[in-house]
Amino acid sequence: MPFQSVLRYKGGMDASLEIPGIARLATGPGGLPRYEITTPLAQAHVYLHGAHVSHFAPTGQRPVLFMSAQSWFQGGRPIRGGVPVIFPWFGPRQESPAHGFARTRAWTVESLRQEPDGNVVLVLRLESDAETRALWGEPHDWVLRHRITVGTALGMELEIENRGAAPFRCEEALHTYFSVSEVGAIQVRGLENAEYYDKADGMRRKCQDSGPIRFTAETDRTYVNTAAACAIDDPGWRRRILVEKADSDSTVVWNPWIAKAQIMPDFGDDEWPGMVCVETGNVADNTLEIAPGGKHTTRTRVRCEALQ
Ligand code: TA6
Repeated sequence: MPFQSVLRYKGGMDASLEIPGIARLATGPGGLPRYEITTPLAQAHVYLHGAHVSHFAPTGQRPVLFMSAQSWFQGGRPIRGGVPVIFPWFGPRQESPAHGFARTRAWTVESLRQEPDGNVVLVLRLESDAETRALWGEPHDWVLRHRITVGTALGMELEIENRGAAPFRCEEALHTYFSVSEVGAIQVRGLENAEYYDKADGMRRKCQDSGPIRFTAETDRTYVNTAAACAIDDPGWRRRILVEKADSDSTVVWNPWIAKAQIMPDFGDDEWPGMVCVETGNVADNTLEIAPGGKHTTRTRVRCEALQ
């Protein structure tokens, strides 16, 4: 595999920042620019809008990420599916967009390279400005970097750098939507005996039992104080999706089920059986505090294996 030099570019979009035959900057739905990455190992799409990974499939396999057929693709609105980047807060906030503003802002390209092992590494960047300080209501200066590695596994690293003179607290998450055969037939392992807030039951704090998570109704749980990897066992597609992580103490598990699916305008009424979110981050009890000049990087790695 020819080693491609590191291409570095700061500022807006630069069509020259491509790797011929491997990574090109195309125009996606809604006219939004997106990288289309195609290698012998895997294919992926990454929008500059929200640094949003919308598609990932190891070669010869089904897509790993769910994408709603009703998703919006327009400035100021989140894409429904793939991997929304959540920062600086998780969930609703009075008079502010739910899940923060990082997922609806235009990120820039910091670097793009192909490594000797064939993996493609794309780094997207978002910097604080007057708008984000107004949206957050805080005078913080920061830089986000989202390092996306496309190969037989999908690697994502969300780095938060505090460039201000004061510490700040924030929540962050990679809100990954996974494609599954039928949510009623899958199980999620790894969170046994973990504590969680149950959003489907008034945010009551509960404890997961010693068994896997199974889905029989709306499920919306924020597990805290857990560094565990998760596995999504999908017998319908004879596939296990492994969700490994580092420097993340929270995992959110979500399926909207019938009623919630019907009230989301950018989500098909009949799409809920085909997806589950297993989200990696630091939220609620695990809210981060980043010192001046400090950095925090949350890492996750998604890969598939056959389910015997
Ligand atoms: O991660 C689960 C959750 O917080 C759910 O409560 C639901 O709101 C979901 O995120 C999607 O949020 P969004 O703002 O993208 O509609």
